[in-house]
Amino acid sequence: MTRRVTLLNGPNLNLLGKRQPEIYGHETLSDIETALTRQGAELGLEVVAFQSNHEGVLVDQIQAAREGSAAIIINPGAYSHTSVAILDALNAFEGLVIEVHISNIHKREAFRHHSFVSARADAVIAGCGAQGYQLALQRIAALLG
Ligand code: CA2
Repeated sequence: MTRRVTLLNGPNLNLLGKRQPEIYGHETLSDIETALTRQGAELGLEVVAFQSNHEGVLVDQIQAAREGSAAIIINPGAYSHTSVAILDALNAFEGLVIEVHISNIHKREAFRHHSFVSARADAVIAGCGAQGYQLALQRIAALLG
């Protein structure tokens, strides 16, 4: 059985690979989505990827994941540090949730140290670069069995 994993990326992550490579690396979001889709196929997981710069659209996508997704991998971007709405939406999702940050948010400005999403996440990966998304998918495959 192929199980669905929703990959969600929040605001400004569409700029990956195009600005600030010293913080966020050289891979584009399209590179990451393609690699994860391939890795998912090898693991028997169907990866469905979305990115939005808008909080409400991300909430809509999390709600949509309630219909048929076994897990969500989410990098909420700056909304990690501000959004109770995204936390509430994730709390209404019954599957696995893994939060990914490309950079190590704990090594950066103090306002990035707290994430509302972490209160719901089954795991948090930070500071592993784009590889963090692959680690999240491996963990989901292991947990889903
Ligand atoms: O490290 C991460 O993945 C973050 O979630 C990225 C967010 C930041 O607000 C979080 O504190 C940590 C920002 C994403 C912005 O991405 C850009 C990529 C390239 C150029 C400019 C922004």
